[in-house]
Amino acid sequence: MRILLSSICLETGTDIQLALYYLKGFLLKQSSPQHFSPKVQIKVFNENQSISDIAKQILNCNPDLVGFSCYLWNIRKTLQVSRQLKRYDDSIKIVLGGPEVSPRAEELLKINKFIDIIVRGEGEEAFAQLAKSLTVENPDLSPVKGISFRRGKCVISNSDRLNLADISIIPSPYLTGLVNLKDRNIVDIPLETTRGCSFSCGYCYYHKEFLGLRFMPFSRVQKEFKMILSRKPREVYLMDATFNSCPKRAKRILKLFIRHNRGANLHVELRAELVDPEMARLLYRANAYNIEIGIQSTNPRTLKAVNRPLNIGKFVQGIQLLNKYKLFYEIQLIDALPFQSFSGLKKSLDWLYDLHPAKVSIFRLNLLPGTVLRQHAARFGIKYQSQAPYRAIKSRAMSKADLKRVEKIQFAMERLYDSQVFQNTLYALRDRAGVKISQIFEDWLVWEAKQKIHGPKYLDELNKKSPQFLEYFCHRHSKADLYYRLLPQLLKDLPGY
Ligand code: B12
Ligand code: SF4
Repeated sequence: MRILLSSICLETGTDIQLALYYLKGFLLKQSSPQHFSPKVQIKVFNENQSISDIAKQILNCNPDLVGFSCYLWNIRKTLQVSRQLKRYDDSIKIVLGGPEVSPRAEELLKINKFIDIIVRGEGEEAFAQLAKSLTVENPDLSPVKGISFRRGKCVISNSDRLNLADISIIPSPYLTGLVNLKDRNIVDIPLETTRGCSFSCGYCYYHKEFLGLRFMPFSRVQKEFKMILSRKPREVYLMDATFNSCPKRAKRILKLFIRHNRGANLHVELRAELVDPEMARLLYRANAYNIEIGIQSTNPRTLKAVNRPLNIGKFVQGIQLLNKYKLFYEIQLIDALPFQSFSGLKKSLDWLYDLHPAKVSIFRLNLLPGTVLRQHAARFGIKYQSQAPYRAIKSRAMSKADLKRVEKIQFAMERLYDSQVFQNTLYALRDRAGVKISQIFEDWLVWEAKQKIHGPKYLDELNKKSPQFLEYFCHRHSKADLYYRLLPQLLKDLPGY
């Protein structure tokens, strides 16, 4: 049996699609020369490749079964490619898996006749059992838990499969050599040291896909670090949902990373509330210069509605510790959550910028299939796109126009804060003119709309014109003297001056 595992990837995504390697490793582990010896190939495509190009390349591999990894960013194209494949060769079995299809397997099978089977939830064991079952002439899929499939005109969903109790039985793609670490194109290496999440945020699907929290043994993580880090990648990206949800374990993992690291950056997602002085120091020593921190909102009503507790005092302490070590981190807000209004979001921004964060970003709310928030969207007046990426279009607290303004504020944040050019001036204006940072962003947007700059050097030109904005702002707020006092620092911060 020839199996092709595939995914259509984001340009900004990781080089290695971990799910495909786990599926392949687990499948090969179950194979035996006499009974079941599939040939498994992995082929990943880029979101910019055309449907016919992808389909052609897949057909050239002459597969009996094609398994696609599905996320909200590739579902549309994956379905189009699958349709073409079936059109060319009706005998190819099309199997889908991943967080985008798990919660709506039946619906997808009913609408898209070219899909044969959908694996729901954790894929390794289900896919191996499925592939084995498909090797016989008239396969009986009823014993394969965790799949939905078509039989005649009916769509059948077998019962859910319990997740693996011990995830270490999934072979490591690195230690088994499935991923060729000598490949010079590989710069970012993804790795799971835990699977699952102990939180249950209403807008998220991950904790439902992988119920409960399971850990890779330290001995395995250590071996993986040793091998991966000896290849000197640019970055190791831990896929763990909340890396420091068990602080003691996180510290041990960091120590292992530090021991074997030879210059790579570490990318983790964590909760600031759980950062203590020792963890901050370890993150620093581990080169954790890519840290994601979801706060989502500072409005208690919003946080309650999405089941995401926040301990403000501990959060502030954690951020201060990360600042002490000058670590680079991004605090993430989400725009159209329940009760999150535009003015509330601006309040969150002002509060966060008071902490002198490395970076703050506002993400669009996606109403992901299978999530509690999508189920209760109407209760909060949330309207969203019917197709992926299911973006919120409006909510009771946030109008369409507000959402457009949020997008613009995000642009102002990037130009005035993240680009560093105006950061010092921003705080000086806040302190000396007494204007809130979010209001300075709004003033800048009014000014920016009047600038007649076009072409590829647009952002550089905007930076160069920062002194003009300073002048505009000071004039607008009748603080002409401030302009002369702040200009020297701004000129110092401007690149090329
Ligand atoms: C890394 C990552 C990214 C990377 C890119 C990922 C990549 N592959 O290149 C980046 C940072 C770019 C990213 C961006 C976003 N992401 Co993201 N991301 C992840 C993350 C952390 C890891 C994915 C991963 O590899 N996991 C490890 C593997 C082993 O797990 P898995 O993919 O689920 O695979 C298992 C099963 O699903 C199944 N399976 C998967 N594929 C297949 C295929 C077959 C044939 C079978 C049988 C089974 C199967 O078996 C696998 C093993 O058990 C996940 C959360 C997580 N920890 O999983 C979110 C996640 C995938 N992201 C998510 C989201 C929402 C986003 C954003 C929209 C966030 C935002 N608001 O901006 C953006 C999208 C940007 C865009 N332009 O569209 C959601 C996706 C939900 C969905 N319906 O698709 C997830 C699940 C997080 C969540 N909270 O729910 N993301
Ligand atoms: S958003 Fe993050 S912390 Fe919340 S349930 Fe999902 S994975 Fe866990």
